[in-house]
Amino acid sequence: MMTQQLDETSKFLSYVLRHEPQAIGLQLDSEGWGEIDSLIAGAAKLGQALDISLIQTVVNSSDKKRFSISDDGLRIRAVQGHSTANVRLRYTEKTPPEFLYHGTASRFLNSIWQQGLVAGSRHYVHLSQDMTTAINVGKRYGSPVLLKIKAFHMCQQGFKFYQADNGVWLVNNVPAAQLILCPLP
Ligand code: HQG
Repeated sequence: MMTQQLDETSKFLSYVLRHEPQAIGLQLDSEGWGEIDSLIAGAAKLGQALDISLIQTVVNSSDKKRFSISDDGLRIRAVQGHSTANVRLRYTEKTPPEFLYHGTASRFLNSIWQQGLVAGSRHYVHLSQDMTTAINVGKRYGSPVLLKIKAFHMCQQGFKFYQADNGVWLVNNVPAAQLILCPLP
């Protein structure tokens, strides 16, 4: 299958499963699950041809393991990154490693030093355990910068950390005092 078709389908799934399920009349429960049959039917109305084998290929080939399919094979969800209001995944709290990383664009830095990291339209600030992933995330918005977060220290101060099934770390916000600007490797 063409990589481009997989990429486009992955973006479409991210769009409807994280942000705009109503765009195709899809109902998501509070854990983010939606019926695959109604996803396929709704997508068809928008002219987006999906079938179960294409969906499975995208789910299995996703570099960041963005989606999961229920054990009975009937439902699908995004494992993190949501902004849609009626979805609130119940992640389990977890103690983070000493440091986590966040990649962002240099043009956001002034505001970040003032407000710390805030979730924006998503439900959480997204952090990663490795620098390379963080830098790639930062590149999406411009010239990348790498921030190191004193995660374990924050946890000791009472901040709650969660880890999604795909390894992405989540936290409500990060105060500027917990951020260290790192040189790019
Ligand atoms: C920035 C991708 C100004 C923040 C990735 C980021 C991730 C501030 C942007 C996932 C700010 C929000 C999420 C402040 C934060 N002032 N800007 N105070 N605080 N920002 O896309 O973390 O490929 O919502 O630095 O891998 O970039 O989609 O979040 O640049 O896990 O699966 O505001 O998306 O995953 O942008 O990315 P986003 P993100 P996927």
